[in-house]
Amino acid sequence: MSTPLENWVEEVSRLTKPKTVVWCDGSEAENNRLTEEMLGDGTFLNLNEHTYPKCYLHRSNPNDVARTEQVTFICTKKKEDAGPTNNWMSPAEGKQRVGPLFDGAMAGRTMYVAPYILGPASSPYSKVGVEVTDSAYVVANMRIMSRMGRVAQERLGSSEDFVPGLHSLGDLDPAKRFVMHFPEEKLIWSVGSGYGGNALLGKKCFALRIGSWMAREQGWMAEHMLILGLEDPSGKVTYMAAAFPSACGKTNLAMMVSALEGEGYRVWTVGDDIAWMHSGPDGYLRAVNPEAGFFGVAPGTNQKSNPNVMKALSRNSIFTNVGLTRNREPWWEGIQDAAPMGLEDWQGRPWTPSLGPAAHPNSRYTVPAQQSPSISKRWEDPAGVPISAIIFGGRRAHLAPLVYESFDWEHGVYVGASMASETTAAATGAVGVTRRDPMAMLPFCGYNMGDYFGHWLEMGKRVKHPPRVFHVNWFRKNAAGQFLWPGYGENVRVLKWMLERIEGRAGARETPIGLVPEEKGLTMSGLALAPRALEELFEVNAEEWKKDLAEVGAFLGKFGERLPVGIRKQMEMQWKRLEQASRG
Ligand code: GTP
Ligand code: SPV
Ligand code: MN
Repeated sequence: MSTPLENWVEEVSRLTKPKTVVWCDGSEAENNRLTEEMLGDGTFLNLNEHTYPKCYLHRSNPNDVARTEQVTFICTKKKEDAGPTNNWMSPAEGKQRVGPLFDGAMAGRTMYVAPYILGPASSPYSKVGVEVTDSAYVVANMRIMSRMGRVAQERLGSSEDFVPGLHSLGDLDPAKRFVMHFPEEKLIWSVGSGYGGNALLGKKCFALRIGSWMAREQGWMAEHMLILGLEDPSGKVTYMAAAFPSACGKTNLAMMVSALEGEGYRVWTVGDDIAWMHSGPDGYLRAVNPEAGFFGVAPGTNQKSNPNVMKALSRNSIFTNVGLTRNREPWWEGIQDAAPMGLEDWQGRPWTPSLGPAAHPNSRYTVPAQQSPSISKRWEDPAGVPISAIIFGGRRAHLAPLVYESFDWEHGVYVGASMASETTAAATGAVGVTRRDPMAMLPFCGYNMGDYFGHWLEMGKRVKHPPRVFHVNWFRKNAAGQFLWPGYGENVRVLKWMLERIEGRAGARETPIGLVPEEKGLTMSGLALAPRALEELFEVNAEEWKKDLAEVGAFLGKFGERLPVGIRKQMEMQWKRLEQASRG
């Protein structure tokens, strides 16, 4: 008797026609074999084996360097179930259009079958996926990013309870690139890209898009959030989850070296990109990190901004689209030293300033989570960690203050739903354009976001002790265009204020948009800001917020009937508070 997995693998190999099929066990030996093959065919380039042991550089096709949201589809029977923020095709049309691209796509290639667990191996909250791919690079990444191989095979057994994901590089023609999700049958198809979230199907495709669909069906939450623990001087650790859009600071916040370590405040990393959260038996929202590694943005990473990850990525790591020094070390803008002589850019060309950045702005490292000195003792706790705060945030050069707290859960859901951020290089398209990005899930919610807001409101009722909700903005600029806030390790000052709010020890000043620290409420010892910077960071301009609210209204209006009453109500209350403020 063959298992459901064997049957599916059989079916896809009839379609894709590979030369050979390899079932991945995730072992060291297998990884060494794949590495040798990739070094042989140029997929991997060796890095300095003394300073970067077991690290490799991969240069992706220059047309394939970021997620491609315009060819990412949610295929539901009814268009309304995908909602106005997703690209939609019917499942039948999706299969008809994309099926032929898989036909014979693996001819002459090896097909890898990579079973993986999302979440701690022994957690009841974890789930199994299986990625079938013709890319050894994808397998090597999945081995770092998830619990891949035998452990997953064992958890699955002969069950049919897995999310199948079919991936082929195809011919990397952007015109034939598709990332398809069939949430009703929990299936993923991706063709024509070998990059990041397009190709590592456990990440955005399963853990977020299919995951968010499952979460609503099953009463939990799948979110684009880091998870961190803030340790206080008594040794107590309080857990927080934060949703910032792509390349807006999740990895850096989750792994920070606290500027207040001398006062006993430390940050521990549980996850850097995705949180799966369930209403726990103790009445708290309990979060697990479905991933096992970090697929992090390289540019801007250095000894000062993120020393933990700099330590972590000096072994067993994969670098994608970074520059290469004559010493065969990875290099990127902001790594701190100036561009060295003899640098090769991310496409292997001798670098000169006229080529632009040597590392692609969305170049990344893939590193095992447990290699970070900041990894939490509880990062694989099968019960998850209890979440006391949810933090929303984005890149906003203007408008949003450094931090504010919502008045209550419902208002907090509105704060998340009305979020906006400037676009980054993590997805193809223009960079720096402000767009609405509710809960940082715009590209990742696998169903109608109107229903998603409703699910958030529901979860607040289901969880006896819902987390406090905050909004942060590390990216506010002054009139000269400079960041007002130093960010990175200094962000702990804001986390400390949140902790004091949670514990009822800090006061707050009410503004029309929420609660901000009282004067001197933020610990500023050891940090000198420019005169007036703090005032500017906390300025709430009612007229500007009214303009923003008009945009929020236009955006949320797209959801029509599907927009929950609670969100409408919050929007009206927001308007009233702003009106009142501008009347003085
Ligand atoms: P994804 O992996 O795409 O989801 O990104 P992310 O949210 O994990 O973002 P990440 O932490 O990798 O940061 C992205 C960029 O923002 C990097 O270039 C960082 O150097 C920069 N950055 C992160 N935190 C801060 C901060 O507090 N202040 C400033 N000014 N920049 C920051
Ligand atoms: C993001 O874009 O939010 C990422 C990188 O985390 S990717 O895996 O490419 O989606
Ligand atoms: Mn992300």
